[in-house]
Amino acid sequence: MNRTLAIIKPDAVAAGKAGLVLAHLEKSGFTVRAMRLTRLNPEQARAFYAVHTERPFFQSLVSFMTSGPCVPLVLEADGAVPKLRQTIGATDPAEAAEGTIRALYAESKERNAIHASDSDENADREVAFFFSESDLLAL
Ligand code: 3AN
Repeated sequence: MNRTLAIIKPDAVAAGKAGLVLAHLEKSGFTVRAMRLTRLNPEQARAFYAVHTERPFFQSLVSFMTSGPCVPLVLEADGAVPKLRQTIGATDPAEAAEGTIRALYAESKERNAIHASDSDENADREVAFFFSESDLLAL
């Protein structure tokens, strides 16, 4: 079993779609190992997306990610990282495959409903960003 980090983003939470996104994740075969509702402050959002610091959309991304509550989740499955990337679809909802979470719930390339780690290495870093090992012992 492998772990990955997802974040149900502020657009989906504000639209009342957090439950639908969570149901989609469970239906897709992920087990939730940890979950909470939180609101990132700008320092946290900048640190989480540090890899994008030089990108033109960085300030806007930080502003969006701090605009309201989000739901970080630790998800477990065989091959969790690639499986979740497939389940959420492409960054741009216009390019996301039919039936993926972003095709169903994302508004735009920025307001795209859900984050998912893109490698096992980043999954470990991102899980540790939000959760301690003791948070992961629920099962
Ligand atoms: P993904 O979330 O699919 O891994 P990344 O890592 O390229 O995509 O981008 C991180 C986040 O930055 C995206 N989820 C999205 O919110 C935002 N983003 C990416 N590309 C753009 C863009 N061209 N314009 C606005 N926001 C973007």
